[in-house]
Amino acid sequence: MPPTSPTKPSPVKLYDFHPPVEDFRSAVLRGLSQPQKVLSPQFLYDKRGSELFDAICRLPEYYLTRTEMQILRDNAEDIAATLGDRVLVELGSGSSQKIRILLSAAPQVKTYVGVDISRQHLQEACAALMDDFEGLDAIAVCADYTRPLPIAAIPELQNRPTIGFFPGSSIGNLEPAEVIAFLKTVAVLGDLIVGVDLKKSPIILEPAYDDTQGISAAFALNVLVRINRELGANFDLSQFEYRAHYNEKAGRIEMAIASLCDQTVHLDDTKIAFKAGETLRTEHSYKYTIDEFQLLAMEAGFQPVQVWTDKHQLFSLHHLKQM
Ligand code: AVI
Repeated sequence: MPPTSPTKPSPVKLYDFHPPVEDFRSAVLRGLSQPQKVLSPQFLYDKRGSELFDAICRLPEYYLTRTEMQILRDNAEDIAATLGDRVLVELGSGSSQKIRILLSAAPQVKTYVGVDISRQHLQEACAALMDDFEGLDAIAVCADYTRPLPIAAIPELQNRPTIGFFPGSSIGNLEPAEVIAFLKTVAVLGDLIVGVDLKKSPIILEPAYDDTQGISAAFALNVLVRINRELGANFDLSQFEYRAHYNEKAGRIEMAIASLCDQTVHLDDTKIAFKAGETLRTEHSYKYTIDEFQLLAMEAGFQPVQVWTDKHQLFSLHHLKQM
């Protein structure tokens, strides 16, 4: 029987640097064998995880996305002028909603490169951008953006001025020391426009990460579903629960999955023991003051030149220049 072809071939050029499944298996086994069990947040974004994250972004409690979008809308002309006609490289592009605001204000931008670990989601988003923005070349790079970008393998990024766009406060999911290393890595892209969530009351912060509809919980627990499916483990989801707490001293939301009983989970030949109440850390989400973030950026060799924010100072968008 001939293979069934997809309904519409994607016109998007894809550069695929997705890490092999073996990386996922060894990273999971390594993370689950530490005294504080931990999983890298990047593993949350399989297809279902990306859909759930999009749902989080629409939650009334999750102010980050709509506030950043409003900042982009309110300052679109100013930001478009900053972009000039450089190749716009979006790191962790997800469903690329924010870039639409910028592209609408910056018709001089002719090349967009979306970098994301979630291949299908990324390709669909780039295809939609090509459909909606005439004359725009949208290129998909499936990669872990925290690792050095293999620029030499992406002709569109060579010998052309580029600017990085890193919205959503994903930088807050890195530890502060990792932020400096990350900024040094992405310095190859030239200037950077980066979204950073600001410090505020736990009364606003905690519901943003533990909503009444349970979407944040489903998003975190989905990583166990993924490990069961892709690595053949046997996590029983009814025996785990999601928790999120703002650690004011550390300035971060701490997200974890807690075991509801003493139990043993199997992954290959490895037995992973959980005590009742023991946690598996899924994410940290750091919050900064504007000054704190600018200091980190300067440590990484950037010059903060401009900050855009909203009237309630919930969120900030920074233009960092190469020094
Ligand atoms: C992607 N990142 C910025 C989100 C955040 O706010 O830290 C991830 C997230 N996890 C649960 N809710 C949102």
